[in-house]
This record gives sequence, C-alpha cells and structure tokens, in this order.
Amino acid sequence: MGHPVEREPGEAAASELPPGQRLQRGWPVTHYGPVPKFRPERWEFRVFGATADGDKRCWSHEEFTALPYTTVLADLHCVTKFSMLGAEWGGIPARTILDAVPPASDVTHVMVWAEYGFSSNLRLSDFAAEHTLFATHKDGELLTAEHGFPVRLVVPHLYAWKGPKWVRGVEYMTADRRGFWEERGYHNIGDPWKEQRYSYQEEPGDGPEL
Ligand SMILES: Nc1nc2c(c(=O)[nH]1)N[C@H]1C(S)=C(S)[C@@H](COP(=O)(O)O)O[C@H]1N2
Ligand SMILES: [Mo]
Repeated sequence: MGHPVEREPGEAAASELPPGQRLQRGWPVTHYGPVPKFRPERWEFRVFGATADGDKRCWSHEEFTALPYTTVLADLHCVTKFSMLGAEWGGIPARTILDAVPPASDVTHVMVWAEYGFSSNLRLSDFAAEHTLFATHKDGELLTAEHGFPVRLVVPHLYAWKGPKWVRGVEYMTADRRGFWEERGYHNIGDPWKEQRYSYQEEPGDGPEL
C-alpha cells in the first residue's frame, strides 16, 4: 500500500482517500447501540418483499455460510472522516443472493436489515454491484462480534454506514425508503467520492422527501 493508483470507476479498493477523509491505523469499532449476541439456533437470513415469485426465502446460519465464498479488496470510509484502506473481505456476494431470489421486475431499491432494527437503504444497482459482499471474514479471519459477526454488508463504493453489521435480511422494494441513518440526517446515497455525507446536500432525485 502507499502507492497512489488511478482509480477505475467502481473499483473496490482505491489506495487513496476520498475528499475530507484521513487514514486510520488499526480498526476502530463504530456503531450505534449494543453488540448483539449471536444465537445460531435463532438466526436466519431472510429475503422478503417484492420477490419475483412473491415468496420469502430463509437461510439458516449453516446454509448461508455454505454459499460460495469469495474475497474482495475494499476500503472502509466512515462518514466521521476516518478511512481504513485495503482490507480483504471474505463472504458471499450480494449478487449470489439476487440470483438465488430474483427480485420482481419493478424493484428499484433494497433495505438491508440488521439486528435491533438497524437498516440501510440502497439502490438496487449499488446492491447488485460486483464488489458488494455479505462479509463473514476480514483478512482471512472470522469477523469478531463487535465488527459484525456473523455477517456484515460491505459496499466498497459507499460510506460505511451503508454496510450494516449483524445483517439478518434484505427487503426488496419497489420504491425508495430511508434507512436508520438516512432518516437521521445522512445522505440517501452516500458516495464518499462525491462527499455525499448529509441529507441537506441531496439534490432532487437523490432520495425520498424528508
Ligand atoms: N448494525 C449496524 N451496522 C453498522 C453501524 C451501526 O450503527 N449498526 N454503523 C456503521 C458505520 S457508521 C460504520 S463506520 C461501520 C463501522 O464498522 P466497524 O465498527 O467494523 O469499523 O459500521 C456500519 N455498520
Ligand atoms: Mo461510520
């Protein structure tokens, strides 16, 4: 690391900092609320909402972690202005979930749901992006509880609040709706390269009325 490289559009790890960000050494823990306790017998990963066939789909922890595993090199940009560069995330691509449970043709957005009702909304295109990953590992090691075990979403091209830790499901939506932080003053899209930090910066079309 340390060699600034040209960033290709949509590239996961840029090895350079988006505007207004500073490099963080180590890996701090940042979230709202308590760290949930993982209970494997009660855990399920649920896809619901506007599915193509109208059915829900659930995976047990054993089933979910048996899905094909891949790795993605990606940076983490917290809207509070620190960035962690070049993590290797391992897990299940969001695309795999979309292929397993096709959305209805009029789905435009998803809500990713986590423990305690935390949520974040994404455009379907951001969710379907090649590097968007349901991560179970970082740098070859299982995630720790405070970093999102058993599953967190990683959306490399957006601010990190768009990647819930302790994910439990995905809701397919036919219209946009704000998630937890998006309702509380943060930008509906959250592209760090455009410094889309706060909802007051939104332009018409960026998100639902506040
Ligand atoms: N469930 C949940 N996920 C969350 C958050 C949260 O408050 N709750 N905070 C987000 C924010 S703002 C950041 S910066 C990253 C931090 O991840 P880390 O604690 O592993 O560094 O988690 C994101 N995922
Ligand atoms: Mo953050």
